[in-house]
Amino acid sequence: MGKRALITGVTGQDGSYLTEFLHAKGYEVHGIIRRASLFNTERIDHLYRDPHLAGVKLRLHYGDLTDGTALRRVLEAVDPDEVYNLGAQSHVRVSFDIPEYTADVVAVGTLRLLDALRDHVTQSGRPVRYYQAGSSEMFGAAPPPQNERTVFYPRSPYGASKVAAHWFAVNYREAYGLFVCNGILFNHESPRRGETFVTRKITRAVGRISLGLQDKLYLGNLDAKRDWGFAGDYVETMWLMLQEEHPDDYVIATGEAHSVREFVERAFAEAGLDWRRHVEIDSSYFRPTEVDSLCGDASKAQRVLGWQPRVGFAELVRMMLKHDLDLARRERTLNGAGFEVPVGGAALAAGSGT
Ligand code: NAP
Ligand code: G4F
Repeated sequence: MGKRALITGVTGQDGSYLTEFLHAKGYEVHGIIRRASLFNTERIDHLYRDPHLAGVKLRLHYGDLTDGTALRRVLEAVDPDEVYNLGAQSHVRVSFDIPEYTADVVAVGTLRLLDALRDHVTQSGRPVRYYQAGSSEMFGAAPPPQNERTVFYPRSPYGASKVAAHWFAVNYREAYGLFVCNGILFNHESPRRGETFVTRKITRAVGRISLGLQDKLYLGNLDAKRDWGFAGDYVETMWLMLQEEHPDDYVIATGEAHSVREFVERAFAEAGLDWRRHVEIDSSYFRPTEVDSLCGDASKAQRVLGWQPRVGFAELVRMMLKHDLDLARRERTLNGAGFEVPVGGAALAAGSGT
């Protein structure tokens, strides 16, 4: 019998890569999805099969991190071996617009899930291993390089909520002996990255600009530095942490930082374009408090988990741009055939800018 995993945030970037990874390991994956008025499963549609068929390896359950009753019910129904808590309002800029909701999902949502898990483990008598999606945003203003011993100094409601979630997880490990691991992951990107995060916003725009579908790209702070890795590499570490003999916390990063400006320059150069002719600064994309520089020291993960990132910065930019050039070509073809293609729409302009 293969193992069963339960994933919150299964429809997100990491949820989709983790599902593929766990399927390859023979797991049956159960995901919690939010009810939406339109389909929100685009990233996992290629993995989904009609549940009436035999041998189905992905099953979805309605639930929400703001709804403790549903979390408890799903945990009991699935009775998983491993739980991966990836669900979050994960946009830092948006967390300044909706701080209370962000804290409810990210901080209290984690507490709800841990508390449901604690009762489930007591009642079922079965051990369950739990992964908590922590973030380098928790380090915030702490100078780089950041590692497991760096003191947290969050700079946004999102970062502060992740710090609370981190300590809830540590407390449930120490108080109730639960097998709980915190992964402190630095930024990780991919062609599946949401289009309002800066890397994808850039590669999506470069793809469209190079085919004449748009002319300008509006960005905020180009000086911020991030340690960008590939999401497909990073989900493996979530699983590796849960296979260890003892639960622990790990920083996951490439150890290499680049500025947003460098990302812009490289992406435009890859497409043979001069970024200065297309990029404009819009101050609404600046954050009330910025995280200036993140660069991780993942030597503990390398030593204990034997993990190394495979995809470097240049390859990451190339991979994302190739995907977004293909998307732009498809858009141009459809436009040429008289179809209007929606490209994100009003959500991109919501709030004070993303
Ligand atoms: P993402 O693409 O934004 O996905 C977030 C997921 O959470 C989506 O499936 C979303 O569902 C779900 N979600 C949102 N609100 C929820 C709620 N109230 N209840 C249940 N689920 C909810 O994020 P990601 O990049 O995959 O990141 C995965 C996790 O790692 C997040 O916790 C994020 O904060 C953390 N993290 C990410 C990075 C990174 O660089 N990517 C780095 C460090 C930590 P919908 O599809 O319905 O919106
Ligand atoms: O791509 P970003 O929005 O990612 P950010 O804020 O680093 O957060 C991401 O990584 C965290 C890990 O450290 C995760 F926990 C979190 O869930 C999320 O996945 O912004 C990166 C940088 C920032 O400094 C921002 O100010 O890019 C800068 N930036 C400049 N112009 C912009 C823009 N960011 C966005 N989203 N949009 C812009 O137009």
